[in-house]
Amino acid sequence: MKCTSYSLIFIVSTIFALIWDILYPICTNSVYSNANFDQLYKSLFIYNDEYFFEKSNEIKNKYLDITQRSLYDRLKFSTNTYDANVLYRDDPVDEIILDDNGQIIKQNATIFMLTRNWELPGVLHSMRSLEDRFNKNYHYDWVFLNDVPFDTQFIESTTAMASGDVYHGVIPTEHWDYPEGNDKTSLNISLSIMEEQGMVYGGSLSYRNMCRFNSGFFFRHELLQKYDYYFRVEPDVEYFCDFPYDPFKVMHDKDYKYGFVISTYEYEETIPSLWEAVEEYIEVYQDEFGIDNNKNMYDFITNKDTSRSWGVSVVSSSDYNLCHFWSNFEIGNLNFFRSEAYLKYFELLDSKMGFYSERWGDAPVHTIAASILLNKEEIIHFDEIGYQHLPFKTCPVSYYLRIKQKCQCDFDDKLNIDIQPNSCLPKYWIHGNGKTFVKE
Ligand SMILES: Nc1nc2c(ncn2[C@@H]2O[C@H](COP(=O)(O)OP(=O)(O)OP(=O)(O)O)[C@@H](O)[C@H]2O)c(=O)[nH]1
Ligand SMILES: *[C@@H]1O[C@H](CO)[C@@H](O)[C@H](O)[C@H]1NC(C)=O
Ligand SMILES: *[C@@H]1O[C@H](CO)[C@@H](O)[C@H](O)[C@H]1NC(C)=O
Ligand SMILES: [Mg+2]
Repeated sequence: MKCTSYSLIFIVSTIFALIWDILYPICTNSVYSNANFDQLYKSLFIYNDEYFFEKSNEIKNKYLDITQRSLYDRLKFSTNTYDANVLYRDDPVDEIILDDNGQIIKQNATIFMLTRNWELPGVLHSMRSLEDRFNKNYHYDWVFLNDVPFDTQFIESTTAMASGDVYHGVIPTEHWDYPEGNDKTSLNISLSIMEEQGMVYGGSLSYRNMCRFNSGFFFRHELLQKYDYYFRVEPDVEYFCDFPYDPFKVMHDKDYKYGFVISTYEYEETIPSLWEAVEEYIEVYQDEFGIDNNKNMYDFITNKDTSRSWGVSVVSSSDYNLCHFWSNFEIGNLNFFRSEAYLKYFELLDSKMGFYSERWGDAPVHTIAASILLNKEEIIHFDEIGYQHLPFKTCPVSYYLRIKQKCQCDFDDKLNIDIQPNSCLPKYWIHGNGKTFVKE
């Protein structure tokens, strides 16, 4: 009898305490009590350590299932990438091919960065990322160029960060400075005007030297002479995924001449007369260099259809639609730039002085050359390489690929250029060697 009444009191008070613990924090909305409530709730219900451990295992196994799907039956499923076989490819590490002496087979290629001493932290950031995601397995050389000598700290830290050999070079002044014999007063006037107009880098002479160097001279530097391929890198960029292959090998085996990841529209005010010069080049050299608009990507840079860009149109007053490959990421064949056709192209452009009187960028200059001088089949979009150079990113479309390549990026990120109307990628899919199914 006594026992039962004690029990009853105990049960009633426990229930009361529970109700109090739950109701009090809700009614008072107090943070401190919410914490208590949280703990109580967790201990009473499912959210305990065991629950989280189980959940974590579940997720791990879910991903294992995806990453190891190739061990099971070959499933037929659709993918948004160019590579319909994404799950059944070997792991990146397995892909490294050794020669008879156990040496990694490398292409005749280098990683290349034009940069300044004070950009060292950003340079190391980019190096760390590319080494980790790709080059640690291959040890390709790094070539650094600068318009002034690199300092000791720069040379030491970049050499320490690289897994391959490192070369540091100075650019000859005739490849960098405002060309001799031209009127410097008019240069000063045009820079001031563009500065006033608020153009990005409008008043910067060094930015123009840089664009002209990247357009017409980088491939002539003596340190790059011994290579066929280059991979351009800039400070403060990031690579989001393990490379599923050696991109240089892809370039070499399929004879690609130019590779990109991001494509967007240029600011027209920086290149008002560039297209005129291009038209002159085509007129003069069409026959000599066999420019054939049925084989090249002329349509990619001139088509102005907006139906695949959410109806957003970028206004351009010439036939050029302003699409360009973002040249801060480039993998290219140096011999294309060293070709007679390209050298003549640059020579004609340079004679117009538009690198200084306007602000022609190396991105549209390279893109237009590749689009008129190369066949469609010679340009590749590396859609498996996640990449960031702010303000844009790109992240592989395929979920499976992101898991498999350990990507650290979010396809839905609003900085992902591929899902923005200002991406030229849909035009590449249609007019380039892209997703053939879009053309149907
Ligand atoms: N040595 C040297 N390198 C330069 C100079 N100006 C730019 N660069 C390099 O050229 C590349 C492009 O320059 P950025 O300043 O990044 O130009 P951008 O990418 O158009 O513009 P951001 O949005 O500012 O990155 C980078 O690798 C720079 O380090 C310069 O005056 N001297
Ligand atoms: C133009 O020249 C003037 C005087 O020499 C100078 O103060 C100014 O900074 C120059 N402007 C630019 C944009 O270089
Ligand atoms: C690499 O390419 C350069 C430039 O085309 C060439 O001169 C050199 O002989 C090549 N090296 C090898 C090992 O093929
Ligand atoms: Mg940059």
